[in-house]
Amino acid sequence: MIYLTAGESHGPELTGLIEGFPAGLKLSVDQINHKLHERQGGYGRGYRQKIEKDQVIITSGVRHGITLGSPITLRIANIDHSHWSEVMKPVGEPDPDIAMREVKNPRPGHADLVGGMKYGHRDLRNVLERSSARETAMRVAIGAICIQLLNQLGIQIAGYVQKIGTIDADSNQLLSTAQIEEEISKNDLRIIKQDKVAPIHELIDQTKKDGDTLGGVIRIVAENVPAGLGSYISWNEKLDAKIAAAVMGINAMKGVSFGDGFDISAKPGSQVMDQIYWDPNKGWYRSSDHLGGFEGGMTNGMTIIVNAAMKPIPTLYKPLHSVSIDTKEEHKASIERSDVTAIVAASIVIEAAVAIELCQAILDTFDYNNMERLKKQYSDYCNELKNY
Ligand code: EPS
Repeated sequence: MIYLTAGESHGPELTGLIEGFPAGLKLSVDQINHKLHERQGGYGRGYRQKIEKDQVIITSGVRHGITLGSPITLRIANIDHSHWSEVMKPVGEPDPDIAMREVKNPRPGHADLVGGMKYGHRDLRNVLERSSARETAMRVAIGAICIQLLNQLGIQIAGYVQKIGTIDADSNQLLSTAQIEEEISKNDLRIIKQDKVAPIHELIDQTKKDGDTLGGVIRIVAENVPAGLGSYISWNEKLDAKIAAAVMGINAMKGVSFGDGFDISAKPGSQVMDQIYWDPNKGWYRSSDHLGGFEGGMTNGMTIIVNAAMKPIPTLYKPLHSVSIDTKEEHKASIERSDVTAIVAASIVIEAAVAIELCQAILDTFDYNNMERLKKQYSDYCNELKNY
């Protein structure tokens, strides 16, 4: 399976293309739209999300709700484009009577300056329109399709926010995806500990008043994943490496770890390795999951645990020091409308990224042409592992 996304933040629409997806999956458009809706939510989001109402339109590769095996094309309209139709029209000369809302003062931490240097743009809007996290809506739509395939195989995936700024809202226990879903549905921060909701709201409100922004840490958990996805044979076959790359490919991510993460580096090996057991009913299993479900770049049958650190959003209402790309005079960075934090949205996006990589690994391992054949091969493989 390969996938591509296209689209500028204030252009007409986002487009996605998936190729190499099996025929015969009954697709729920409601489930895709539900994920898109979740990505738009969360405390700390800005005004843009009041304008948009993300809904997917499928224009190929699906017939009467069933995937055909042919390329799937997805579209999500940018409703805000109506306010930018002249500034962001894909074809035709710019109207000389309309201000093009050029951006000349790059924002530290955003792609603005380096993107301008690399592509030779003199209007940094040409960079920020594509580097905007608006694009992640399409990755969530693609991820939602992959989640439906994973669910058909019995794999469940869920994500939540562990920390916002300095506030830790995790229970510090390995929760099942069902427990995670239950807890995060009770608040608008997708956190586990309900008593942290009020202090985090206060933190976000205060940060907004200060014209500042916040980052955080996200955890994704995938359960019932069989051992042996990915491979130790070559570095570029390691599935944890592919997941790390996909997570780092999401706007504002600065770190990825698995299981107990960076903490394991300080512990002796006896406290880090997940010891091996066998039971006639369960087959092979481990008594712990410090390594987050990966050994040798392969899934080991334990729950997959991926952690991601997000930097604070670089667009500040109290802007930082910058320099005009035209006059070279000192300026404050451009103020673009922004969120105080998008950590809640990012948890949906990272869940999608992990789901896409797991789906891809499965389609690389089994016959991906037809869903029923895939299911049969997958089930035979799981039985074989149990009896190894
Ligand atoms: C973003 C700036 C804001 C965010 C946007 C990402 O957009 P706008 O400038 O239109 O207010 O809302 O995120 C989304 C549009 C989205 O759907 O997530 C940025 O500069 O990265």
